Amino acid sequence: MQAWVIGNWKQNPATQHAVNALVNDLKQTDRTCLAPSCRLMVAPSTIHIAGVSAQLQGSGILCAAQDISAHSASTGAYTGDISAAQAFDAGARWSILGHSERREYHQEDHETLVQKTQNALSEQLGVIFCIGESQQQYDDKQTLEVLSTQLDVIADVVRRLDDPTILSTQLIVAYEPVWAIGTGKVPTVDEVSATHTHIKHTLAGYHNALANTAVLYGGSVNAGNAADFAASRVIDGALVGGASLKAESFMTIAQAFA
Ligand code: G2H
Repeated sequence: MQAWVIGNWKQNPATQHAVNALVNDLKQTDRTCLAPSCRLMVAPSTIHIAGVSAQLQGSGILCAAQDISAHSASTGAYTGDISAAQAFDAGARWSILGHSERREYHQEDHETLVQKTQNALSEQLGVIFCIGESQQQYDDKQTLEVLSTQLDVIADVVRRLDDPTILSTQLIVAYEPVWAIGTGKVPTVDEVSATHTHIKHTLAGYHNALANTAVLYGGSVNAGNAADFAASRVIDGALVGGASLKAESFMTIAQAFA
């Protein structure tokens, strides 16, 4: 099974100079110790995608967009948007969709996410689809129910695709409890494992092609706790925020999953 370690840089770093420094640090890390089955990816801010992907060419580290437009046209009068086609042209090969920060600050709902997922796939952009419950939902033991509802986006996409088998290589799911994002709080490995088992079972029920979908954990993953998550056979990698902004901690996390 392939493991993925993906850095979500969010609205960081602050300057082009700092972006270049981070990319240089990443390129200088020793990646020979990583198993070929451990894939690395970073998702810079939209404005940095082209530069970062060019600098990472040949490094084995892929580049992802943090979001794409819900409008299906590759060009058009959509101020501020970036189409899937533009993201691909800039060098992105994947796109993070449904991150809780997009759901919260940009009111991204079911239909928006179905549309964005379809747009990404139609331009050969893979989708890293994020799901996760709030603190209240966790406290109320509604996690699995909430995740099933959020995964309905994927079920709808499967129904609308002419060829759902493309999802066998174009879909990654990231389970990110909202209460664990950037807080330093994490669920136990047993909790995450049980949740991932539910997610994998749900996805397999949509279509055979989704039976081996990689399911990553995200939310306060760092160099100190990554090995705990990596020990679970149903945790196929990590979506890393804060700890991906330093090459050293990002690589320590990658080594845990290698
Ligand atoms: C969750 C995660 C990256 P962090 O958003 O997607 O961020 O690792 O900072 O909690």
